[in-house]
Amino acid sequence: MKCFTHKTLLAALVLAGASLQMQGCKPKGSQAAISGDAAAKTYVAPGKYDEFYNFVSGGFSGQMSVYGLPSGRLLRVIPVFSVDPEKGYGYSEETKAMLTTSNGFIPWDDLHHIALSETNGLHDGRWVFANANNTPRIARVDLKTFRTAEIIEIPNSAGNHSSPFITENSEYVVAGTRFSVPMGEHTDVPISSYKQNFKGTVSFINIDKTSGEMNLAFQIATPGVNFDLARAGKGKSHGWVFFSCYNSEKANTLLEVNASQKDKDFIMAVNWKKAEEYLKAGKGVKKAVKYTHNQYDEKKHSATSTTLNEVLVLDPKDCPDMVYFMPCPKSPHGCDTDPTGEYIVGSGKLAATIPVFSFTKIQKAIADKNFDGTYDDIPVLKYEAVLHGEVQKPGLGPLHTEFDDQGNAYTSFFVSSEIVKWNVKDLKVLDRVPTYYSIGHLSVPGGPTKKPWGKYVIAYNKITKDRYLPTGPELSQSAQLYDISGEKMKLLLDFPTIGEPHYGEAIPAELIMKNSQKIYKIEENAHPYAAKGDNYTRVERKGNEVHVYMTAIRSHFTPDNIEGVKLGETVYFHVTNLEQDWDIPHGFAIKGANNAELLIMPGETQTLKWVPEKTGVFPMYCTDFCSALHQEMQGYIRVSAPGSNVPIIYGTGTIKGASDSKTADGKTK
Ligand code: RUQ
Ligand code: CUA
Repeated sequence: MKCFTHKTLLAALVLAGASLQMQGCKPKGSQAAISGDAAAKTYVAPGKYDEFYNFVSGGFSGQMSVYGLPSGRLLRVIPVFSVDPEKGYGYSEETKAMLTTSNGFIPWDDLHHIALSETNGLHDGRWVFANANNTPRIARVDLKTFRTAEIIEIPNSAGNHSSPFITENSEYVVAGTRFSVPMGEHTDVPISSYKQNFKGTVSFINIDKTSGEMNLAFQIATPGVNFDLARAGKGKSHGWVFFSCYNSEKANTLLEVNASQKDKDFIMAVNWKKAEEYLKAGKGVKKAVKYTHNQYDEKKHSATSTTLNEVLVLDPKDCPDMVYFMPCPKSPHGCDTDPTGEYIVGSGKLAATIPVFSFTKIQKAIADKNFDGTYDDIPVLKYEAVLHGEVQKPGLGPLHTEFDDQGNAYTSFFVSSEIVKWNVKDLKVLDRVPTYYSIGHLSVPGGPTKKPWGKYVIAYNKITKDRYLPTGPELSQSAQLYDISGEKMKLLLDFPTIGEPHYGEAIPAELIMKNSQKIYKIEENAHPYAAKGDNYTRVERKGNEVHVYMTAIRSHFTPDNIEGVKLGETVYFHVTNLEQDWDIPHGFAIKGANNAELLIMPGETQTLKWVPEKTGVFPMYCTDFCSALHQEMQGYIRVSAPGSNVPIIYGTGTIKGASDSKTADGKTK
């Protein structure tokens, strides 16, 4: 547990003076909640495909997982911010740079939110973005390969929670800092000087239209609040992003009490089109920072990490009409824009109503200067002036809202553990279903876009309790699938998830599967250590290093016998998988290697570093069952004493000496 605990939230609610009836953690009638045809609706027959991909946050596992819907079957875990021995991610020499940060190599993080790329406000199936919460970063996963293609660090940020949320043409993904912190030269200040010295930022990361490449375009300096979530405007509110924030009290201790004092916190509305004008006009101030930008090259099959030293910062004080605050009751968490872009739903997690703001009214209030003073010199719009209305008595602890294609909204309620359906225009509650238990985020396929597909809502829960067979002190994480095609929501399925399923997005399978890449073309392999055929395999000594240019094809390695390595040397196995068939990876493992094994896709080259710790003969083998003779796919490497005169010899079938070895172009040396 998770974003916050039941206990603290309840305590906070009590402290906040909420005199609402609390529902228990376990809603009644969990059996009755399952409709008769649920099994038929989620049954995907053997050999049949699911209708949707569901990309789900892996929470503190740092990874992203992919499920099929409606079956809830786990299809893949995509390593993003944590090392993954299954795929060698973060262990192979090629992927280590992906996890490099300004703080060095970080082998894990905490992934919260998912954002599918969009064109014209619709999912386009090209990329999926995700945030690292702890060491602020954003990753882009390429949906052709289901691999992390790029990770960019966010400077001037601490706790990258309000991230990544995407604009309707993937112009930007945004990232707001959860923690405000001292920034710049002098960060060694008393924590009690929070109000003077602590500041926040929101960052705009530009996405290249063709390549998807990320670039930190600019940041906006903000007051020292905590940013929580965000959504971009769309349609009529295109050009705006809305960030929820709490702790407008600027407390630095016991936030559960001290950040719950005020009746209202804020949603911060940012006009990024205006911000672009100010940037053009030279209003951006260059600030010295340090952050990394890591990219995976699909031809070289290798990642590089670049350190960047500068960011452009806009200060709202120099940029009037760019940032506004809208009061929002009681520590807003979710902040969601409806498909038309007219309505912005704030979810005060300690509030008893759901406020819905109108973009048209926001524009009018700005034009009329209908302000309620300022907050740190930023105009605060009058609550009543921008409010479309409030959903009355919706439930307890509203967190997040998604939308269907019929003008309805679905809000998750953590404390009362339910999903509530309501009409966006007239704000009437239409239906409610219990969740098992304590839902956090929820997702309707296409829910954040201009045209949701509807059909289902998925609940991502915080507590599992009695839903699955017990598995020791930690129980399975849990998601639930509900049918929303009728007037009443119907529970169809529970499915366990990997790590905490903070948020997920679902997209029709056909938008992705048609682009799915099957192999890497061997002729395009530009890895400097590739051996693009057995002729190119060799063993080379370079000072204290021994480089093995190795190939793998059903069912042998070349070379599979190697001698002449000396203790004290570092061995690099550069293994090229020569296969050009779909789904024929080879693995590579060597006894005593203290990092991981490799998993090499068809046409790809990956490198395992091995520092032998004693002399002797060490077996190596393929770890992925690739053929009937997979078990024969093995070999040996001999390590001799430092002063020995064992020559380098190697081969498969015929063993030869290094003097007959071939150069990269296949010629005999
Ligand atoms: S949050 S449960 Cu970490 Cu996305 Cu709302
Ligand atoms: Cu290659 Cu098993």
